[in-house]
Amino acid sequence: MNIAELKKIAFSEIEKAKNPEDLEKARKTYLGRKGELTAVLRSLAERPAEEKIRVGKEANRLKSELEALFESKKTAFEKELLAAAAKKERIDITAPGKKVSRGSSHPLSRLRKEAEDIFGSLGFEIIEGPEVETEYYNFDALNIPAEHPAREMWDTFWLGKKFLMRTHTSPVQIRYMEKHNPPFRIIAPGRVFRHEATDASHEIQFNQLEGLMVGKDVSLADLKGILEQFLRRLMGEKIQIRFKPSYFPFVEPGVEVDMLWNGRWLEMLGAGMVHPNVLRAGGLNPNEWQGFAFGVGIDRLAMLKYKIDDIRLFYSGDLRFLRQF
Ligand code: FA5
Repeated sequence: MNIAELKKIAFSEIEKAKNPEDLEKARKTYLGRKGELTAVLRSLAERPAEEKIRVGKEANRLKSELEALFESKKTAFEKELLAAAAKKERIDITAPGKKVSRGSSHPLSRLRKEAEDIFGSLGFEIIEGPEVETEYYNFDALNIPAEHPAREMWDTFWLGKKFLMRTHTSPVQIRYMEKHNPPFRIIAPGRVFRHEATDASHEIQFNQLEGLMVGKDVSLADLKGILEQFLRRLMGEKIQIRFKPSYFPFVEPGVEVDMLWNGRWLEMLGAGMVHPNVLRAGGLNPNEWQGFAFGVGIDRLAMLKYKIDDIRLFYSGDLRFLRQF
């Protein structure tokens, strides 16, 4: 086949291509490695010199022409495709927007924030401690040695022999006293863990807020005043509270504070005057310093404040519950 004939056939075939696949097939037929024109160009080597120049020139010209034609045809196909897609995906700017649903703070976070604000205004600093504790800080330093029966009140999840999930926020008392000199007043909110059966008012993980105030003459009367202030400001002037004597190894004397809930008294917090052994463990001289400490259950406060009858709802991840806040 001579160049002129080749040109005619190739052009008509490219024109006939109806889609990118046809076009690619045609390109392979003429310009591909085993294509017709490629064969002509290869065969030049065997031709006489003057024919080599003439046919070579013509073949190369045809090659550029074909390449240009393929390119423009390909672009045309691409444009068509884009136009078709744009038609299908037309954006309707008058369509109503999709509602973005906004979340809200978890009731426990809300309560914690409110409690922090109240204590902040009473001059308390906010401190955090680790959730994974050592046996020493969770028990020994708080006047609960290894064989002490009180350890049974706070069964927990042990991580090996020395580490555990803290059962209360009280270890933060020791950690803070070790590094700071009195007078001071702090609160330490955070998660705590217990290995116990759950019911409407008991969870295996819940939140406490620890308080510690140490000075020269901080007394039980200060404790009562601060707690009453806090609970009234948080829960309203009308709440009913009662203090009763209680026992915790890390305080002497110790008290418990209950609040009236659904006609019965619900235990809200433990408190008392920091035990001399605990002050010593924190590096303070009990003849020089004294103070009070308390540990309040944040979940229980939230239950009363937001009228929730089962503590387990807080951790259920149930949106029907959470959306009410
Ligand atoms: C303590 O944890 C002491 N560390 C509190 C304390 C601090 C006393 C400083 C003296 C001085 P208790 O185990 O009673 O005490 O827990 C304190 C509060 O946490 C309880 O009053 C209650 O409100 C809450 N609480 C206890 N167990 C659970 C539970 N399983 N689920 C939810 N809340 C709980």
